[in-house]
Amino acid sequence: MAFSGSKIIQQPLPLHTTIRSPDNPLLSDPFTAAPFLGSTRTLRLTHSISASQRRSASPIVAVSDVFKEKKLKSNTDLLLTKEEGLQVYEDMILGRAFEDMCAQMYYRGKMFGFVHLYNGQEAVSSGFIKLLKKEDSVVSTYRDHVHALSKGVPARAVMSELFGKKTGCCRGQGGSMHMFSAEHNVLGGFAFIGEGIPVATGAAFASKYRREVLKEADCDHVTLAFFGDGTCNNGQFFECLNMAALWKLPIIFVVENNLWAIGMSHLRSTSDPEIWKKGPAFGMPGVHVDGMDVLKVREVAKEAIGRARRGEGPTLVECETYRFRGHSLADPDELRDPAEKARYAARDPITALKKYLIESKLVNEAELKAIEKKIDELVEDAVEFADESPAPSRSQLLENVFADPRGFGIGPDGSYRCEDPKFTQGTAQV
Ligand SMILES: Cc1ncc(C[n+]2csc(CCOP(=O)(O)OP(=O)(O)O)c2C)c(N)n1
Ligand SMILES: [Mg+2]
Repeated sequence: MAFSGSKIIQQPLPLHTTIRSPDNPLLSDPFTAAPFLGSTRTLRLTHSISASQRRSASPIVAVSDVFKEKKLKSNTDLLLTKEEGLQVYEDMILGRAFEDMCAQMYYRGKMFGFVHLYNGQEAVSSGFIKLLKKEDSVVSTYRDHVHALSKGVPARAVMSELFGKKTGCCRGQGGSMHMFSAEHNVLGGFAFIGEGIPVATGAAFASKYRREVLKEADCDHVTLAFFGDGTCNNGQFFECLNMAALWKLPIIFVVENNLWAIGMSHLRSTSDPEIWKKGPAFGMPGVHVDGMDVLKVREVAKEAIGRARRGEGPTLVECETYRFRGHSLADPDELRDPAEKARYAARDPITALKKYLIESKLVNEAELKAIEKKIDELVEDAVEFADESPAPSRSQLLENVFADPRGFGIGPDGSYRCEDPKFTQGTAQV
């Protein structure tokens, strides 16, 4: 049984069913599409579900909506322990403070190229990644700083990478869009949309191969692939859903549906905007969850990660979220409706978690303030460290560019061809 986080689910349900809270009128007609949480457009579905699809066996699709209604009376009712609450809060604060600092540093000319910030989407990264083990893998997009931080890559290493410094997690060669850390199993940010999905699928295949073919019984590693709504119209997404379902790979496809792909509205560009439905089409569960609520995300993540670890296969999770800044720091963000932005700003996932933690008496204001102070200092320290760090040496320029740098980058005398003044003049004999 899957997604039993909601007590509503007692038995396998037909494909394409979405479970909602008992007071939700849509429950009586599970095949009716619900409006997206905050979209300003009316969602119209143009296709219907065939009878044969309805009859097909499992997988179950759920939206865990129990939390809103839950009355918290004793500690046993709480959705997370104090320790977990503080950990998640700290991670979300770190993500927000780090990104705000990036904006400042970018406008001061400390960073190069495009920089895409994650403000507003923190509940997705923290809700999923804080549940992982170190050996589990994360594959990101160009909006990758916060995924790397959640997975444990030190703020110093991420900031230095953004500054293009040698102490960065890719020794300054990756920059904002290419966070990577073998040690933390962060398998990359990727600038081309959809590019990370096959890499994540490959990582999940490797885990399954190690467990089932190489007989490493303790290899129960899981891979999370993060990507956006706009990416879901790319071919790699469909190819990888197919392969992951076919081979029952331990992967979770986490769609961060922030309703926009640069300046293109998701509802304008996608024939059926409910992305979660594409899971059941490939024989895996699809889940739609409020991505502004870290507790809901966490609940869904627990189920999906548990399934993958137990060898029950992949899950597609659509987290409906919102970015609080423009697409990148070069985007004036003039296309989105101010009313839409305001509606989501009022649903800030950090404010919501704070409210929950305080109202449930899990923590007090002073404890949260202490975390905020600690994170401010940590981010300040990351900036100082990055600023003072050395730039990469020129000899590093062609490393990790060619599989065999001697084939091109290094001359017969062992020197780098790029160091020959004629190289930049275009007159070198290569
Ligand atoms: C293969 C490819 N095509 C086009 C682009 C240009 N591009 C950059 S970001 C983007 C939109 C992606 O939107 P989404 O997947 O929703 O992610 P978000 O930025 O909202 O996180 C596009 C089309 C690209 N990077 N790669
Ligand atoms: Mg998007």
